[in-house]
Amino acid sequence: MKANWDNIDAQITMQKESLANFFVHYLKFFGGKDRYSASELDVYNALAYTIRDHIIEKWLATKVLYNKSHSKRIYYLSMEYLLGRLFSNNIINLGADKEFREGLKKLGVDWEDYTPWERESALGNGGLGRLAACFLDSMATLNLPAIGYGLRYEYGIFRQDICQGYQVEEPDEWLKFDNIWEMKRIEHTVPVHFGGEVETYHIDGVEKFNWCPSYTVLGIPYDMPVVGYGNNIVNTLRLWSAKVSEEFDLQDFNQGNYIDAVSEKVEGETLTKVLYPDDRTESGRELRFRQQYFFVCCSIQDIMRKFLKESSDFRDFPKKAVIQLNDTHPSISIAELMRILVDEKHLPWDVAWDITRKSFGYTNHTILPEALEKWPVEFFQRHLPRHLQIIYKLNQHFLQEVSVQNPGDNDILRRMSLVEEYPQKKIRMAHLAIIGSTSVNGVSEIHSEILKEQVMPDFYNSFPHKFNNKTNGITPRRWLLQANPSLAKLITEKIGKEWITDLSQLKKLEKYADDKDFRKRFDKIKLENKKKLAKLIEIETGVVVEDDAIFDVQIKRIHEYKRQLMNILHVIHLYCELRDHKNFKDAPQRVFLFAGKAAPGYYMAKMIIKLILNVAKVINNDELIKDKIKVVFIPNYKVSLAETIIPATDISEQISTAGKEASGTGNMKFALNGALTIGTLDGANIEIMNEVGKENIFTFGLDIDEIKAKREGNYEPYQLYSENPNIKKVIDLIQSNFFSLHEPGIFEPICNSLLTQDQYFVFADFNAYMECHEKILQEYKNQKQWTKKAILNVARMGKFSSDRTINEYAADIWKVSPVKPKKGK
Ligand code: B1N
Repeated sequence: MKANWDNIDAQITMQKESLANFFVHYLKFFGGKDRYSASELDVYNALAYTIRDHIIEKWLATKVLYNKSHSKRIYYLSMEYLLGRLFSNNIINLGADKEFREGLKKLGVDWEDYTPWERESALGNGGLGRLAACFLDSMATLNLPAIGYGLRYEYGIFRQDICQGYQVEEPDEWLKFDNIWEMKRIEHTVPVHFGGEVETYHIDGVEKFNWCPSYTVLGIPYDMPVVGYGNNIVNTLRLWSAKVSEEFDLQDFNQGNYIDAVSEKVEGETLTKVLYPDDRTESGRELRFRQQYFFVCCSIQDIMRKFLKESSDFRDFPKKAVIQLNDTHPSISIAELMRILVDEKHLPWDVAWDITRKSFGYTNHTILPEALEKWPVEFFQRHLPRHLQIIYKLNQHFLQEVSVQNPGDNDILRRMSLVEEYPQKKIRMAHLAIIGSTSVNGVSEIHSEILKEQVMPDFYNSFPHKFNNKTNGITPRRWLLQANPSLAKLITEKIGKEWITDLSQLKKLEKYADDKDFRKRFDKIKLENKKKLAKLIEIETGVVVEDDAIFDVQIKRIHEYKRQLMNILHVIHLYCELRDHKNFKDAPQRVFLFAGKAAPGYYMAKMIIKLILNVAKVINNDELIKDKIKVVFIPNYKVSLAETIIPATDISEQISTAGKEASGTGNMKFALNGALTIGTLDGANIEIMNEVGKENIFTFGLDIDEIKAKREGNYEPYQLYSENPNIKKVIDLIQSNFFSLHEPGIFEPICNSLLTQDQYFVFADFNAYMECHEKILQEYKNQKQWTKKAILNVARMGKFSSDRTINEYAADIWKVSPVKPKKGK
């Protein structure tokens, strides 16, 4: 019998009248629960499934819309996505929050009570992964036909526990319960080959290559919906999970090789077990290399499959597809596409290269040398022998061109080669990404300049047209509408709701900076947010803080270049001042709040956490200072924690050594929520300053040129220590074991590193930092002026919407326009 698709396709419209029925259906018939047996988790599940139905309707319609449009597709390849919780976000983006609340009223269920039951998706390390999540939100909201590709790690970023002041890593079992937001798409499973050898053969005198791999792993896709805001669009995030193919196992089983077969299976399935938590510290592990290829191979096959539905002429590929590489992590894609086009589709090399180069864009996110990926040639030999040949051939052709352009200059060949010869033979993935892409972009103005002028000057000279800047942004849906509903409501009341999809509208708030009543309401919202945060601090750390304290916050990965160390040294300085001068007066309480994870193998970062915690213990319990300073380290930093902390913050610490933070995006989230920034002239801080005005931000410290001069001169931190009594006092106090009575000497490595090297110029910037904080404290006393500045910060953050960023990618790099449903449909 032929199915009647007209009837099957008829949409179930989710009216508020029917929502309760759906909910009850899921709770009873899917969950098998009633009033006696339903737990809060069961209620959450039933709510989430109800919302998911609503999403699926739009998801299916979006696919039809895109297919009919025959538009070029955007493929965003990222090894990381820090999505955070999706339940509230989906409800808000669907525009269903009111219906949902009202529809469930008669059952006495308020969906907002159940949000904590969702396990957070944390498949990323920090800024890079969160940026990818903001980009997905913007691409969907802007009607862009985009698919995100990633890996479905069984364990996301580790959970951070604190044990006697030390970070302890625990596995993040985010898939332990049902993941309602994913759908397994077994029919799109793909094989991924590894190892083996390459055979050469000839057809009509042309040399051909046949890769005979030694083992195969399967990639199974899981799709997650990405709900656009208020536009009925639902895009897809496709995450790959590794599984070993059963036929393959059987061969070995039959030969009696049971143990080998099973261990190979386990080995294959470890590929997507865990996210690498290394985040810019050197790691270079073989499993990570294989993980990258697994990711790339699955994604490119899927992209090819989609392309072949549209055309069989590969010359059309760049017209139908654009692949954006989120850092070099997926850059083996370039060799993989070449391999498919040349070996499998039998295109001539030059044609294949032309297609490949036109199809990729590469975003660089860091210039820290230890984070620029280079993979040992032996990894390629072992796992991807054919890709190595391809890279060698690309290199040969490329260096030929370079030598034609630069006759007699052997040094430039060495510098630009895809292959680093010493001390170990390695492939430079950034070089591969640059030559294989049409566009190379940095993530803030200053970072893009550094990239051109200092990191890749030879490449910039050869391909100036490729280099461009795309300043990062954040999604206002999650970071204002959802995280700070009271402020969002106040804003909407004054200027309408257009700001949600056009953040430049916030400019209209400027006039309210002088409106007494508005300022009062703005202050009240901040205070309410602070109360919430104070409660959370007490629950998480046991430290009691005052609701109306000054909240001074640094939340981000722990890294020496981000200089949490400078912050805590300054806190110690303030503490000494208070003890020495007992100058309490009626100064408000200052809460210095830290949160962030350290890479498990990054000793210094872990010791910085330990120092913060030890200092916190001493200061928080010292009655002499009458609670004027509190130091708090909230364990296990994550997206949901940021959503509570940011709206309550007064002072946002963005204090990296100039030139080191590519952009930063936390800085944008704080300013959008009315915190004032204390920051160095680094990354996007500079652009924030240009937008909000110098008088509404607190900048300090050496700029990149001054840092460069110091680095090239002979910087002597020990001299600064001996000449600057403030620095000396603080370091001497640490060295006297004042903060480590029971573990004497544990902070010696930190002090030593500062006194002998101070790689990140903490001492050089210390005075300026201290003076800047003094200025802030003075200004905070004038509450009216402070609030005015905070409002102006919010009003002038329009530029930092990820919608602006994505519009620029779409127009300048991807050349893709929004796909809108035809009117009347
Ligand atoms: O990317 C963010 C920027 O805002 C930050 O300034 C930048 O530090 C961050 C290896 C990275 N750069 N590199 C990484 C992450 C994981 C990994 O395994 C490197 N993350 C950044 C967004 O542009």
